[in-house]
Amino acid sequence: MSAEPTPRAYRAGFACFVGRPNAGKSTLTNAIVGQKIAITSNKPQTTRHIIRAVLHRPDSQLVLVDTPGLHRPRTLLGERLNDLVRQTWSEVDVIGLCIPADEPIGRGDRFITGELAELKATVLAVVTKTDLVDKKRLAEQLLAVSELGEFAEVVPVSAVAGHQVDTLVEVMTRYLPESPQLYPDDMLTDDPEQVLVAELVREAALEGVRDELPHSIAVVVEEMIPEGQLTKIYADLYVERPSQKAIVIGHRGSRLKAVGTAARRQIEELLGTRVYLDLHVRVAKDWQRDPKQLRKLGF
Ligand SMILES: Nc1nc2c(ncn2[C@@H]2O[C@H](COP(=O)(O)OP(=O)(O)OP(=O)(O)O)[C@@H](O)[C@H]2O)c(=O)[nH]1
Ligand SMILES: [Mg+2]
Repeated sequence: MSAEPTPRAYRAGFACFVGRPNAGKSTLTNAIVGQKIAITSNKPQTTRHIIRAVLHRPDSQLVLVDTPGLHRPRTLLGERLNDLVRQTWSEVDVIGLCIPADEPIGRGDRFITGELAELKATVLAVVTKTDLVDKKRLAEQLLAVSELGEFAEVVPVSAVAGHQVDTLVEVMTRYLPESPQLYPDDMLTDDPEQVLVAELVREAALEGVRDELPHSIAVVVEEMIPEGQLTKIYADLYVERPSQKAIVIGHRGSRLKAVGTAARRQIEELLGTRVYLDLHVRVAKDWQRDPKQLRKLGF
């Protein structure tokens, strides 16, 4: 018999956050891995690509899969996104249902909760954006959420204030299976750089556009050429109509220039090199509804 304490078993597995658009899923994913991997915005349906971010700790590896918000689809793109979300749900070990602290629980939340009950994954409820409400309101929301369904735990967090993020990680890790390491030590994400770069351009382009335009924007990186301390990047920004093209470009190109500057700064941080960014705006007519165009744009 050995007197040594048994070491904690190594745990590794997949988790995702789900919830309606704008609930704070991507912001939380970034806060947990401590680096900007998923883009975020105040527009609903910002996330379109499944992003995997890996949090390495001495005795665990938590792989977070960032998914789009589940919504009532109005386009073929919307249907594709919902399919991606459902597929992810069936593959992960832990699901965190995100419900903002500052908004009443709605039909959408009830609908999602019902669907999650059918899955094998452990389901936690995560009350997000706690920095936006006072203690009383938070207590009421925690109670309302615990009455919404059967959750393994209910965890309040603020990704922006960095409050309770570590606790959430602890709780999620507890429900991961015992497993050997899934990804190499230094791997933060398995997404190709081109995808991350395209997303950073899209995030910059979303800033300040209104109404339907955010949904109409897609970005494809055509080429990335490393030249010593400089990376040359050629990217196409797609919109659905000529009128949108004019808005994105702005008066004498002023908006496009601002988008390029903002995106370049983020990309330089990501790649750790200087960046030359060449942006072109193109019209792909009604691409959200066109299967052929969707394929070309990577959906
Ligand atoms: N005050 C506050 N705002 C937050 C917090 N988390 C997210 N937000 C804001 O909420 C908005 C939506 O955040 P996202 O992370 O993009 O939301 P999402 O759930 O990924 O949205 P979709 O990808 O569209 O489904 C952004 O404007 C965030 O800055 C938080 O903890 N506190
Ligand atoms: Mg998102």
